[in-house]
Amino acid sequence: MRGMWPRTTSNLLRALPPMLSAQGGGGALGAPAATTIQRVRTVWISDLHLGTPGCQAQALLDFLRTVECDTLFLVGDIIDGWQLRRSWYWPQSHNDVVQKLLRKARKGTRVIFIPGNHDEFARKYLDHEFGGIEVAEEWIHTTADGRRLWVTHGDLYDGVIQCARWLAHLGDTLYEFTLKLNRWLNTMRARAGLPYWSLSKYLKLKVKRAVSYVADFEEALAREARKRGVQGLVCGHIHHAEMRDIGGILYCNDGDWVESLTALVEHVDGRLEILDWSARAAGRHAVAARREPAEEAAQAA
Ligand SMILES: [Mn+2]
Repeated sequence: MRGMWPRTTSNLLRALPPMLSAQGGGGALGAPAATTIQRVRTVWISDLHLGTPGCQAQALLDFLRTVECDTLFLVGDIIDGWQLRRSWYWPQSHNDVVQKLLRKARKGTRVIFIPGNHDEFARKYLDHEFGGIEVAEEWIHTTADGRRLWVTHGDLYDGVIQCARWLAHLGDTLYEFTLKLNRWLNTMRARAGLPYWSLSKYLKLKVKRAVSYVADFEEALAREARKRGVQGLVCGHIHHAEMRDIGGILYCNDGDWVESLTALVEHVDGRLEILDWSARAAGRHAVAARREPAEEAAQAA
C-alpha cells in the first residue's frame, strides 16, 4: 500500500501529476456501484467522524447497504465530539448513517461500539446499551478459525494523545484544513473525470512516517496485544488501513471514512481482509460529475 505513493518526492507539487493524468487510478471510472449484498462474518469500521464535513457519509451509507454481517464493530471516533463542540455540523446524511446502524442492530446484527478519543464522552457509558448498540471499552473477538483478536480504538497507546493533548488538538485543526483542501482538490478532479485521490492521506504518510509516529503506535499496540495473550489486534485511530505481522502479532487497522474509505472484514471462514471503498466512491464521483452538464442542460431547457 505504501508503495503506491511516490517515495522520493519531498514536494507536494510533484505528487500532482497523477491528478492531471486522465489515466490515473483507472478501472473504477464509469463503473456504477453494483447492488449485490456481500455477506461476511464480522465488519470493523472506525473513524467515521460524523459531525464533521470531512465524513464521507454517502460512501459509508453505500458500504453499509452493501455489506451484511453477524457482528459490526464501531471502533471509535464514530461521532466527533471535539469538532461538534466547536461548531455544530449535522447534515441529513449523517442522520442516515446513525439510522442505518440502529436499523442493523434492530434487524439482528450485533453492534458493538468501542469509543475513541473524539467520542470519549461515550466512555462514561461503558457496558450500557443504546438502541441495541453495546458500548464497551475494548473487546476480545474470536474468529471463525479460532484466532483471538483484541479490539481497541488505539488512542490510549498514542504517545502524542497521552503526553500532549494540546498538540493533538492543534494537529486536529491542521488536519481539518488539509481535509478541506482535499475536498476542493477532489471536486476539481471529479469535474475532470479523475478518480478520488487523498491528499491528506498522502501528506500524513509523508509527515508521520518521517517522525516514525505510525511505527511507534503500531509497535505499542502489538506489545499490548502480546501482554493480553491474543494472536492479533484490530484498531483504528491513525486513519491508515493496514494488516501485517508485527513480531508474531497480527496488526489490523481498519482505516477510516474521511479519507481512505476502508473497512476490515472477516469472511465466514475466518479470513481477514481490508475492503477499500475508495475505488467505488471514485466511480460514483465520476458518474455524478459526468451527469452535471446534462442536468444543467435539462434545467436550461
Ligand atoms: Mn482517534
